[in-house]
Amino acid sequence: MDNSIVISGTGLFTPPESISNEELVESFNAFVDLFNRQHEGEISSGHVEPLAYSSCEFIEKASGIKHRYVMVRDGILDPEIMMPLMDERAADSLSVQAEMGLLAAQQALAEADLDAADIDLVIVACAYTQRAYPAVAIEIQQALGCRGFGFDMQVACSSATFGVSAAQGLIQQGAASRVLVISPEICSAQVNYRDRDSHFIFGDVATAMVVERLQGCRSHLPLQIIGQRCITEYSNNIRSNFGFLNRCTPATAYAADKLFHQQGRKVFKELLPMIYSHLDSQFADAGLEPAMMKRLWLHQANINMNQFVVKKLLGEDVPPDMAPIVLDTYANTASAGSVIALHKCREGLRSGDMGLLCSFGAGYSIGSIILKTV
Ligand code: CO8
Repeated sequence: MDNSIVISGTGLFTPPESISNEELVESFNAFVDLFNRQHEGEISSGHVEPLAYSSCEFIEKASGIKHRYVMVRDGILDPEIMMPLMDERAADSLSVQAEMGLLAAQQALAEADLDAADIDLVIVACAYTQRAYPAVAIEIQQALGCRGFGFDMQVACSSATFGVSAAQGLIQQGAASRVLVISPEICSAQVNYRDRDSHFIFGDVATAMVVERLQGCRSHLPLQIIGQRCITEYSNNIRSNFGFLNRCTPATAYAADKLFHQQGRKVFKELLPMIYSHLDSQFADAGLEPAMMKRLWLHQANINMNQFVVKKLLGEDVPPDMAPIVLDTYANTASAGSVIALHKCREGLRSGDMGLLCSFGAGYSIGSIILKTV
């Protein structure tokens, strides 16, 4: 009996609204003018540092990001507000993350040629869920009409790859037979739009993947999981202190450390060698060579970082479609980035071709899955 496990369908929900670098920088610079005017006295007496302007040139050169999609634009670009203003929904309405995840999941099910009732496990795997309980996964399970059980899991940028690994393990154990791994990422609500270092980094999106056994799979495009490896190593260089204890210290409940913040340069320098050695050992243990990969669906945080990874794995002169970039239009979408690339860029792969789905980010965490077109 063939025990192979496959990703048999993927789905993508792209939010309706978007923001260009130009719009974001214009609003940030208006905020800088406002701040510097309001603190004129303290700035001239040397008690407060004046804020500096952001620039589109810097953002594009340092990150490759040109544009991002957001669930709600209203508020983000207003220098007096600088956050998405989202209406709270009643408990008996579908939550925002469930709505986004549902739309991505329906596409993944259609590609896998499955009905919701064929699914017996829903995993919502993303950087943040909008509440602790009931799990967003259970809400989606009910809204779609799936059987079995559901749970949420959070491993920052590696949530989706770790989610697929968890799905594979649970199928192998017999705890589930067909799994939806859904990543509804509303990063815009955790961005500090007043921080020049990070105001441009993130966008919103939702992705979904169906994981099941190859035997009985009806998909035209199944991707067999031929190896997976997850690793974490504690680091404070990417951090958000947002959490359920915030309200217990009211004086600092809304301080900047409750939003995403990072030491970007340090992250860049520390993560790259970790990624190289992680992938080296994974390929060596699997008896494979990186050159055998026909496509690299990499995490989408920084174009320069991806170019280093591609160069290390495949050398110079690699055609751009070998390691597709979607962060130029989607920005960093946390755990969903590599899955967007997988969803959008599979054309030209033939039966037997292999590719690598790989995420890296906060934790630190790295999740990598070697896939083979059946
Ligand atoms: N405009 C103009 N100048 C700027 C700006 C700006 N917007 N921002 C910074 N500068 C200045 C700096 O002040 C600095 O000036 P100086 O040299 O005078 O000190 C100079 O530009 C260079 O700054 P950096 O060294 O910070 O610039 P880098 O080249 O390192 O680029 C990046 C910054 C783009 C952030 C880069 O370091 C990077 O991408 N690093 C990798 C980060 C990464 O991969 N992080 C993963 C995080 S994502 C994740 O794990 C998910 C978290 C969960 C989701 C969160 C949802 C919100």
